[in-house]
Amino acid sequence: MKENQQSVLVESAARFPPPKGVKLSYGTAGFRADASLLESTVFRVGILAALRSLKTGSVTGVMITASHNQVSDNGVKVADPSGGMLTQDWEPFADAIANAPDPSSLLQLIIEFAKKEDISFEGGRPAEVLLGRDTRPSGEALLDAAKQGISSIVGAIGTDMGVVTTPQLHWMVRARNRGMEASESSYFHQLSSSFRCLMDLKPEGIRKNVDDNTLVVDGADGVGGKKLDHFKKMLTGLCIEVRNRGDGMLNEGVGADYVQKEKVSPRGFGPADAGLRCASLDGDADRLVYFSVKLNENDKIELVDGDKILSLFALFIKEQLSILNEGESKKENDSYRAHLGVVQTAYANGASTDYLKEMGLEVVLTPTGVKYLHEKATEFDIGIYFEANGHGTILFSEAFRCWLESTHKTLLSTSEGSAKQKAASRLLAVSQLINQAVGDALSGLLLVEVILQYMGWSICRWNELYHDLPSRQLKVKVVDRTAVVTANAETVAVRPIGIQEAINAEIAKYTRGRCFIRPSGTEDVVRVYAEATTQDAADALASSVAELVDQYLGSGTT
Ligand code: G16
Repeated sequence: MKENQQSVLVESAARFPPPKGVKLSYGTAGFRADASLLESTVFRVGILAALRSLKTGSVTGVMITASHNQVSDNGVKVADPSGGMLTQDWEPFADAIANAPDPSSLLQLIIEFAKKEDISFEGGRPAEVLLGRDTRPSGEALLDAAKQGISSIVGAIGTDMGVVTTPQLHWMVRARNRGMEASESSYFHQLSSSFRCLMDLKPEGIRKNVDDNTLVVDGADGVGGKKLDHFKKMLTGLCIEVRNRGDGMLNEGVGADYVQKEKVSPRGFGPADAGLRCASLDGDADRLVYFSVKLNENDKIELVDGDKILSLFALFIKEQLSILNEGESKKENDSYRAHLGVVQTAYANGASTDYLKEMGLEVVLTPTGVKYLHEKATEFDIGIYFEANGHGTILFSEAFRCWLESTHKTLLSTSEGSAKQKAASRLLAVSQLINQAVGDALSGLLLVEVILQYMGWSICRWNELYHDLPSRQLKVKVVDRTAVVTANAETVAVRPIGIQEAINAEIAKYTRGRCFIRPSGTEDVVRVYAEATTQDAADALASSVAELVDQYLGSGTT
């Protein structure tokens, strides 16, 4: 880095001093904290995204959002050139620069890292970073800090995509790097045209949807509700009513995180909605859960979570693959046995994992965090990943997509209108509809809707796929959540010493009891998940383990 480049960086960094006495760390999905603490971190993440762009010669992305967190928090997620989350190899560098005490130590870290990564500041393609933010009031100032971070790398360009959902920003980064148009209208166009294609391929006659066509969506008072309200006008064959479009408080008694964890209806939904098919998005629209309000039971709901969305997707994909492969088993070269796999976390309801295995699917567990699930899912030809909280998508490998495209072409010329040709068309349309970069509530919602229509299923029929084991999640506020260290995809706590044995003793008291603890990577809490054969048992197990967490780590349940 030349001297003038160094001084630009140091001068800019001096405008964003880090908050005193605060150590921020790159968590489950980037940095997240009270918005007032984040300007310097976001400025530095702007630098990191520009460096990543220089390193890869591709466009990267920065999204200002704290997703499901309360409105006073904010955060920053980084999109890699693939559109996925920042490569995990760079997370230690993100931690280091976020906590560098002053501009000169920041510069030193950058120079050393650039040397190690062989990043050149001269000659090559200038860095380019796409920026987006959700609707939080703190978003504009933080986006400006990110822009200044980007332009402190001489020649780097930050392109502001405005208020967007997180998956839109990730989709745009992926699109730009594939030479496609990266705009909101191209995103909506791709989703609506692939949705229409799937709707046109619904079987006629026998299968008739028993719900009416109306879907009622809780927009979490965030960016997703606003976008969906606009986008719904481009959709035919589906009537969407969006509530909580941004007039109320973001994530306060609304949104996918609230609905999934509390298992109650969000604000603005009530007994009059009993029986309707409802869905809830989270604050930045990368999570989706469905629910129906129970009749005469106040705010109680039947929750249809990420595990059930995954099961529905798996069922549909498996059916299309078997149609495509029918009668092909003995031929050697022209049939492609797609390797279909599913990825879950320890939060997946035990009944869902049993169901998926009974379907003959390969099920893999990873730690919490889309970055882990996404990576695992890329190992399959078709990898479906979902967290129970509604974050997930379906990934198609390049090799499988190429095969599918050429098979589809052949089928169009040899047997247009055949069951096989339609199955190939459906799979291709799914790969266009479902976001290949990251979990996306809007594209996920359209795929759920089209599959329900294809199957002729109501939300109740879908929910009957299997019966969830009763479960309970709690948060425990502790002095230092990093004192909890886990192993085996977070199913075992190896620190503090002795706590796992104490948890095991509690689990042993319950039939089909299962329980684990882990430090959250987005909130300052330890999470407790418990499952058992009755709700009372799951509640009791979760409470007794929350007490153990309190005893071992100090402080009290929130
Ligand atoms: C993020 C991650 C998800 C994770 C969630 C909760 O979601 O992308 O993979 O499940 O945080 O993480 P934790 O339990 O560590 O707090 P979002 O939607 O909040 O960005």
